[in-house]
Amino acid sequence: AVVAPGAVHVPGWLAPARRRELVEACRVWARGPAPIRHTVLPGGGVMSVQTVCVGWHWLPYRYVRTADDVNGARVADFPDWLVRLGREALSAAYGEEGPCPPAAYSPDVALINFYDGSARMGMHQDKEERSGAPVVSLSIGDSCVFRFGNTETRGRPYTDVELASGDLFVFGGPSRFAYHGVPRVLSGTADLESGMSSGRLNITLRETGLS
Ligand code: MD5
Ligand code: FE
Repeated sequence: AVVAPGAVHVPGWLAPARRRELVEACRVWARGPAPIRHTVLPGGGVMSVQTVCVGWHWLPYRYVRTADDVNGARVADFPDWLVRLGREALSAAYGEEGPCPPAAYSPDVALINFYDGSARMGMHQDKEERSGAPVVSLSIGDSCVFRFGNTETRGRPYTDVELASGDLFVFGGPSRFAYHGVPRVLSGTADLESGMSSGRLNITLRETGLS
C-alpha cells in the first residue's frame, strides 16, 4: 500500500524463516562488539527503546565508527547480505524505478531497535544521513502503531498504520524526511514462529553518505 508518495508498506514481506534468521543475527549483534543499550539524549533523557548499530554507530545526532557512549568498541561491519536484502526490499516496494533503482542502493548502516511492551518513540525526523536514499524498515515480533506524519511539523496531519511481524516499509522520495514515531506496541501480538516471544524488533537500513 502506498501511504504517501515514496512511502510504501508491504505487509508480510519477510517469510517466517527470514524473520528467524534476522532475529538470530540481531541477537548476535546485541551482545557485541558494542552491546545493545538505551541511548541517552543530550538533555539527559533516556530512550525507552534499546538500540544496537551495525556499520556505523548512531549517537544523537551523528554517526561515528565506535560506540563511544557504550564501550568504545568499533561496531560490527555491515554485511553484504544486508545490502542485498535492502535492494530486494526496494524492488518489492518500488519495482525497478521509483525514487532509487535497487541496484544503486548501497545501505551502510543498520539501526536495530528493540521495543518492550512499554517502549515508544516520539515523533522525529531522521536527518543525520548525508544521503537522500530511501530508508528500509523491517518489523518482527509484536505489532505496533506506527505514526507517519508530514515534513513540516511533528503534529497533525499524520496517518497511523499498524506494523506487524514481517512487514516491510520503505521511506523514499518526498517521504524520506517526514516526521514519524511509534506511539505504542501491541503486546501479545507476536507470531511465535519468528523467534520473538515478546517485544518488537525494528531494523532500518540506510545510506549514511559518509565514508
Ligand atoms: C521503528 N525507527 O519502528 C522506526 C522505523 C528510527 C525509527 O524511526 O529512527 O530508528 S523507521 C521509520 C522511518 C525512517 C526514516 C524515515 C521515515 C520513517 N519517514 O520519513 O517516515 O523503530
Ligand atoms: Fe526514525
